[in-house]
Amino acid sequence: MPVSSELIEKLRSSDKKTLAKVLTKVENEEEGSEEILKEIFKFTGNAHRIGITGPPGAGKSTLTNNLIKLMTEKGFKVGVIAVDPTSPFTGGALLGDRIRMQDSGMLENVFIRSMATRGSLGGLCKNVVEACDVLDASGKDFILIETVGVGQSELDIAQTADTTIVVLVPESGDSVQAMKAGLMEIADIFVLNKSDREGADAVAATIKNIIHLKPPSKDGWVINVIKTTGSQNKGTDLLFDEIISHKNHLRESGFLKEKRKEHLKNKIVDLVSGKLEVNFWNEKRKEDLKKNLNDMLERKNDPYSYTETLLSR
Ligand SMILES: Nc1nc2c(ncn2[C@@H]2O[C@H](COP(=O)(O)OP(=O)(O)O)[C@@H](O)[C@H]2O)c(=O)[nH]1
Ligand SMILES: [Mg+2]
Repeated sequence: MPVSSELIEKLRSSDKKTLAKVLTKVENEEEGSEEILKEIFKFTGNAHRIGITGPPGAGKSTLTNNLIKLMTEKGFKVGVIAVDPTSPFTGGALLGDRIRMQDSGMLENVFIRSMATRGSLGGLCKNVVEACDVLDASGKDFILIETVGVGQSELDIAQTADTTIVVLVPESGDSVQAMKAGLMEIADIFVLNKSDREGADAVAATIKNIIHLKPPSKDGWVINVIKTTGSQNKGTDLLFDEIISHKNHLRESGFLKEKRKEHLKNKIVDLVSGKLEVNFWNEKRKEDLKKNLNDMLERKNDPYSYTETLLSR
C-alpha cells in the first residue's frame, strides 16, 4: 500500500498525533510500517542521537528530564525514547517538571515515547532504531534514548547513538565493575551523578584514572567525567556542553560518517537475518522440526546434524 504524502507531510511537521500513530505502527511492526520507514529514510540523519545508559536508579531519567529542559530552553526540538519499564516520566517530581514545562509552552518542542523492553532482560527493544528514525524525520535536533544498563542493552545502544553517555553514582562500588563490564568501551561521556553524595570526588578521580589507562580512542576523542546532581539540576549545562563538544568532534574528525556507516551495516545485517528467518520458518519446516525433536531428545540425532540437514534441504 503506498504511503500517503499527507501522512509524510504531517510527520515531517512533527504533528504529535501522527507521530504517536506512526511510532505505534513501527513499534508493533504493523502492516505498512516498512513502507513508511522507506519513505522517511531520506529525511533522517539530521538529529543527534544521544544514548543514556547506566544502572537502575543512577538518575538517567532525572538527567534526561534536565537535558530536555535545557535543550528546549535553547530552542531545540527534542525527541525522547525511554526504554525502561520503570521510567518515571509519568511519576512524582518529574511529573511536576513536565507540568512546568507545559506551562511555559516548552512541551510543544518535546515528544516523549516510552517503549517496553521485550524479550531479553533490559535489552534495547527491537524497533528503537526505527523509532529514532521516525523522530529524526520529524525534525528533532536531539534524540535522547534512555536505557537501563543491565546486560546487553548498553552495548545495543551504542549501535544507535552518536554519543553514548554512561551514568554512574558514587556509591556504586560497581562503578569499577561497570568499567569491566564493557561500559568503558561504549562511553563517550561519563557522568558521575549524585555528586552531592559523599565520596563523589574520589570516585570521579578513580574513573578518570581508569580512563587514562585505556589506549586513546581511534578518533582521538578524550572521554571526560562530568559531575552532576540531577535532583538539583546541577551540572546539566556542563553535560550539555560536553555533548556539543563530542558532536562537533564527530563532525570535524569525520568519524560521524564512520560511526553511522557502521550502524547502517549492522542494521542491514539485522534486516537480512530477520527476513531470512521469517522466510525460512515456513509451516513445512516448523512441522519438520516438531517431528524431529523426539529423535534428538532420545539422542538418535543431534541438533547440529539436524540443522545441517534442515539447511541443505
Ligand atoms: N541525592 C541525589 N538523588 C538523585 C540525584 N539524581 C537523581 N536522584 C534520585 O535518584 C532516584 C532515581 O532517579 P532516576 O532518574 O529515576 O534514575 P534512573 O533509574 O537511572 O532513571 C530518584 O529518586 C531521583 O530523585 C542526585 O544527583 N542526587
Ligand atoms: Mg529511568
